[in-house]
Amino acid sequence: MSLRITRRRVLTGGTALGMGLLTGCDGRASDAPIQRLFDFGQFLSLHGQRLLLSAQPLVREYSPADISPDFPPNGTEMPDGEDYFRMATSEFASWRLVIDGLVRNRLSLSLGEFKKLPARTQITMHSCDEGWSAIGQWKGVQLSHVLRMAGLMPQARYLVFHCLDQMDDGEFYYESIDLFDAFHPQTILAYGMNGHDLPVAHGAPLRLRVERQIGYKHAKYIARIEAVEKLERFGLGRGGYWPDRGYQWYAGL
Ligand SMILES: Nc1nc2c(c(=O)[nH]1)N[C@H]1C(S)=C(S)[C@@H](COP(=O)(O)O)O[C@H]1N2
Ligand SMILES: [Mo]
Repeated sequence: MSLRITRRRVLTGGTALGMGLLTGCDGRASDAPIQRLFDFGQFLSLHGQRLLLSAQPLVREYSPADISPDFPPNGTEMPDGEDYFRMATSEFASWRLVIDGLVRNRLSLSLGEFKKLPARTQITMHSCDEGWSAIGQWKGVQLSHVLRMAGLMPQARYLVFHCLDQMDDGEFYYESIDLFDAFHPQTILAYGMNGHDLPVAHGAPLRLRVERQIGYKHAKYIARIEAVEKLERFGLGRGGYWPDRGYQWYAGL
């Protein structure tokens, strides 16, 4: 069996490993060789990164000349409430990024601490399902780096991004991605945009860039990243604010 895992295979369940990924490994028990080879959680934490990196194509990166002069903000442009306002007017001094859930080391990082981590800059195209796209330059830390710091536990299958903005119906925005997207080299937690600090309208102080997915997956105003095994207990159980309202959870381009 080839070790190359592609998302299509996982989605179509074309391999026993794919089935295992999708079904929480229910298929595994009846398939002893696969079980021996792939307790996926273990497998991922030990070797997954190399495997995933080798299998995942990169999206196109553009040159500085391609950056859109006007990158429209969308969705929340300024979270309601005094708490956010106070943070934003004090350079996010009291903001922390918390990483918890199924991790060995719970992290709580200030913006200053976060900005000292190794950075990656990428110029990519953002596409919103409402029918517009724009090119921006993003600076941030690879999510994989932060996840290595926190140490994912073998049961972890998804990352849930808890955001600071409340939507019109009172629910807080949230999103989630699987470990394929989490360990993709272009998946970053961005604090910079077009050479400046990330503007409030674009998600300050920190937003997700998950480049192979459509706009609403790119959670802005992140306060907490929770590693989980299942998505059921969040919102209406479909993995994100917009997925709960009928949008696809998997929104790959
Ligand atoms: N917290 C939060 N994240 C969010 C949204 C939002 O309303 N709140 N809107 C989403 C949508 S639909 C899009 S297209 C992008 C817009 O990012 P931008 O404001 O930088 O253009 O953010 C996504 N992330
Ligand atoms: Mo969007």
